[in-house]
Amino acid sequence: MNLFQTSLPDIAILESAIYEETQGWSMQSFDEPAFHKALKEAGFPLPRTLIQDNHFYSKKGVLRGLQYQLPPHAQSNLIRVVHGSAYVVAVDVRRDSLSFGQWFGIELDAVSQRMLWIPEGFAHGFVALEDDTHFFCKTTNGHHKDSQRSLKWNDPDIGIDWPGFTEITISTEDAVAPLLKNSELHSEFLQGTTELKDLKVIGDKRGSLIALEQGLNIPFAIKRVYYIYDTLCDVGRGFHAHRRLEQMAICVSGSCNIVIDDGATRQQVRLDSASKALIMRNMIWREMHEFSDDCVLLVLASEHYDESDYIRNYDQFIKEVSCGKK
Ligand code: T46
Repeated sequence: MNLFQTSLPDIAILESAIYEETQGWSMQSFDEPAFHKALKEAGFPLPRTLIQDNHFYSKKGVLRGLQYQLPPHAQSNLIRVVHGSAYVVAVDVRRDSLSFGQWFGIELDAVSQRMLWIPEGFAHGFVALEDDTHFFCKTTNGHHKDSQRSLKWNDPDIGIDWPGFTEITISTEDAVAPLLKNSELHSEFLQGTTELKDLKVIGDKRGSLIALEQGLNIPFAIKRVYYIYDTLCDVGRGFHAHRRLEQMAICVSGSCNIVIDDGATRQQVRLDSASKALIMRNMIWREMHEFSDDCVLLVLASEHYDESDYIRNYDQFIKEVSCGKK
């Protein structure tokens, strides 16, 4: 997979090899290791897992956007046009960013199959340049109505140079979207969040059962599961944060206390029930204490083990939280 940088430092164009065959052609449209390798080599941060595929169909002149979702439901998008052609635009809506309000646009088509990588913190929009245009969009977070925001497609302060059309078709919602100066914006610093969730217990006279299902009560795709047990009561664990990793922790037996700290506030959560789950998104400092003798702490994780994702020094954590570096 080849990556090409654009005029906006966080936006990239990606190209997969197309293999010509007598029957037609084939390509690996998405290969996560190759995608991550290309991002890493170009110095881009690794994104959250792409968990959803969305397919859009438009007639010529239909303009969708500009749209984005606020954290913690912010989305990164990998956009490809699989039939027809379109002009795709990304606008930086991170209020503290050096490129705030700047835009990048590119024509994508089904012949080149080039893709546009638009990470969290950018609004995006696209206009179909011909009839029967199909867009394929891989995203890191599902649709979340309350977090969705739109931005006026022809905001003069942004000044997007859309391709010339005599007629644009746009949804009523997009047509009345606010201007950038009146919009609720992303903080560049993607603030970690935590949530203590009560899991649904399916019980009958034989006992209890809890089901953990990705996308239903687990808000990320699971790549790893580990459990911690036999930790002595006076031993502390954790004392670190994760740059990208998202986790869900459940004391399936016994209890322990977890201190969670987002760099601004610190609180202690007691996990003492198999039906309580603590969801820790990225950039949360955690310290674990007072493990009971029978404690088994089950942790579901969104990424494989990667020591470089750990921040094990509190001062460094505070520095990265307040600088927005991830
Ligand atoms: C976290 C809290 C809740 C691996 O090799 N693979 C793994 O998947 C994990 C989790 C750890 N390790 C190694 C790394 C260390 O050499 O196991 C050793 C102990 O790990 P650590 O000191 O990070 O363990 P805790 O209990 O302080 O933290 C763990 C997780 O590492 C961490 O992600 O959020 O539990």
